[in-house]
Amino acid sequence: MVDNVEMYLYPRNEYGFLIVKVRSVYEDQILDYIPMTPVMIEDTTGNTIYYGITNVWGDTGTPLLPEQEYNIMILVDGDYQEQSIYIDTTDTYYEIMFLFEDNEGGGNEDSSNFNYEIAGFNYMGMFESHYYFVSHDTLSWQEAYFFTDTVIIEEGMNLYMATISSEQENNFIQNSFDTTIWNLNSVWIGLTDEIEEDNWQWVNGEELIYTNWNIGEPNNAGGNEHYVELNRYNGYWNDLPNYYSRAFVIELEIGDGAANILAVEDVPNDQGGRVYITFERSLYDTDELGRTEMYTVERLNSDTWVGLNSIGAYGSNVYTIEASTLLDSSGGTDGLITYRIIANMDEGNFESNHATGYSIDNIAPDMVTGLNASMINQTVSLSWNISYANDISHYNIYYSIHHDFVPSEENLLTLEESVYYEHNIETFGEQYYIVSAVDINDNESQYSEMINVTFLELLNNVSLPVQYSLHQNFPNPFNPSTQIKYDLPEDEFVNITIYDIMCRRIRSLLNSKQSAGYHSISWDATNDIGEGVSAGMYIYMIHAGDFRSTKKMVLLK
Ligand code: 2F8
Ligand code: CA
Repeated sequence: MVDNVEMYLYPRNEYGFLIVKVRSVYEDQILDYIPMTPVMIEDTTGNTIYYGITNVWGDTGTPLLPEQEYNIMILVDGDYQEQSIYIDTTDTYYEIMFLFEDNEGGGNEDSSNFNYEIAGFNYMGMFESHYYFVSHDTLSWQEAYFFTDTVIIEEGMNLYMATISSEQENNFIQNSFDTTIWNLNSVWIGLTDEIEEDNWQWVNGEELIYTNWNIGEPNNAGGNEHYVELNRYNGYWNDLPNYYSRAFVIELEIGDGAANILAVEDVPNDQGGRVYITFERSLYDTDELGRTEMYTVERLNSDTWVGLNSIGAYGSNVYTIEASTLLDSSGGTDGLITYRIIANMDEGNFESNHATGYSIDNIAPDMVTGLNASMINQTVSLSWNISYANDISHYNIYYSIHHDFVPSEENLLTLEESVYYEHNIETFGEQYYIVSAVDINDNESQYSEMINVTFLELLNNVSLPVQYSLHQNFPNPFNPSTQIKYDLPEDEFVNITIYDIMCRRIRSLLNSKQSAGYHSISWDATNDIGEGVSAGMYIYMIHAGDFRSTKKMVLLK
């Protein structure tokens, strides 16, 4: 099924052929080819007839219908030029030349002035400061990989089977073969899934962020296609078995000695204040012993670089170093901080790129306190003290009819930005509740003390208490908190206060209008200003209308 290949045949007797040449000039002398130049051809009505880029020799070409005029537009370093040409017959090659002034006369390092030669390879050109070469010989993928992995190169250089991370880089490779080498239908690139089927990885460990698979590829046809070829004619990729012979493209990086920061990330599960900085080595960092070479991390404090810590360089490809931040990211600030790495190599000191990141406090909010439950008819009103953590996202309410239940997703209600909840219940008997606080980083507090209410079976349609009462707290003795239940036959203003045995007021627990029903309130053994109280006997007293009652309880520590 060949529905995925676009090929055009231009009958020689119907089309004329135009070659567009782009060159740099200095003092009226042609100096160099200008590769990678976008070229657009339109007809006189403004239809785009052709769009492409010049190859390493500064040329591109296309067939054009004759007896028409065309406009050719090109762009070099932001400099625009336009020329038109009339194609009148089919039997001539037309050439059109664009010249761009090179003020320095330095020539273009992309081609002829390049000094590096690798025996057995053709220089293809430079893209984003890396150099590319294509082999003369054809080899299996693994032989090609073995070559790049074992060939001895100078310190400060890095060589690997070509990796491709953008459409531009793919176009560059596709268009940079010397067309006098006629037999390169396709070439190996440094992409393989030999370790794990369909987990495609670049040979140098760089992230796979761009792909250009042909339609239907990679298809692992026959079950052993673990290596990738790039088709020279259309730029598409295909997976193939190892043993096919292909020329291969290599990529050469000539370092300036700087490390390259890949990521600045929060140190997880800490109190904040720290980040991990991950960076690629300096190309001078090759000595596994490396006793004198090291990396120093520096942090930008307003406009001053402050040295933090250093680690020894021992030829690892990637290092991670921990560094302090100045503040954490929170609701009020993004907390972004800038770092750089200084590679202190025998060859000199080199500054890396600058990278930013932030730390966060991964510590969970404190346990929820003051959990209070009361019930009227079939509705339980739950309330608790607001959390003081400044990064609260929501509260979790766990409920069950069993006192030994395990809080889980199955018995969970979540509640945003409120410390009050009404739960409608249907089953008679006990209802148990536990509440926790969750912060914006999904850190969950410890569970609160459990609290319970009782939904009594209706007797003679009487669902409200018949008399006022204050029950013995539970548990008792207690630590760190206890529950006090009281019953109200009618709506009343209720005051519950805790005293120590010297009759000093310790805590005003409740002072508000309450509805008739069975109520429960918990005391977390703190006083009115939130301090924990000492062990000992305490007295709790209720006033509800004319009803007064007092009981004792014991805090154990
Ligand atoms: O149709 C795509 C398919 O074409 C060939 O298999 C028939 C290629 N194999 C070889 O060239 C050995 C496949 O890789 C490709 O997927
Ligand atoms: Ca394939």
